[in-house]
Amino acid sequence: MDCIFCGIANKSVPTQLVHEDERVVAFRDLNPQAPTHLLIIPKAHYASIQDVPPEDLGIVGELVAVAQDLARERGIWPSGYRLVVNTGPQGGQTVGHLHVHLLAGRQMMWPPG
Ligand code: DGP
Repeated sequence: MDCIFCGIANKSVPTQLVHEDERVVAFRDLNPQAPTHLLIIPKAHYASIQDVPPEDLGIVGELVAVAQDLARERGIWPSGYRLVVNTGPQGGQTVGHLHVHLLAGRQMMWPPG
């Protein structure tokens, strides 16, 4: 399987990680949409959040826990931030490996468009 985010997670694609634990890594988005724009991903390959089986839905909580930690460490809480999980073609997903965007450092608009 040729997955760029699997490559980042298994270090075959050199990328500076801002977080790593047994099951999760985080790194800067290549095309930042905010002063802070991080991607938080499971090391395991799930094509999207829709593809996470019921028995591993705990991984979604682990991704959110890493987002909480990064927000605390980087002082972007309590100012605030946005977590985004684009899912599927109409959801705007372009990389087929589950990832949570953590965006911060500017006022977020709603609706997102
Ligand atoms: P999405 O549209 O939700 O699938 O977002 C995918 C994001 O991944 C997009 O904002 C750009 C980012 N991205 C794509 N390829 C790479 C890469 O090789 N390295 C990094 N750091 N980010 C990437």
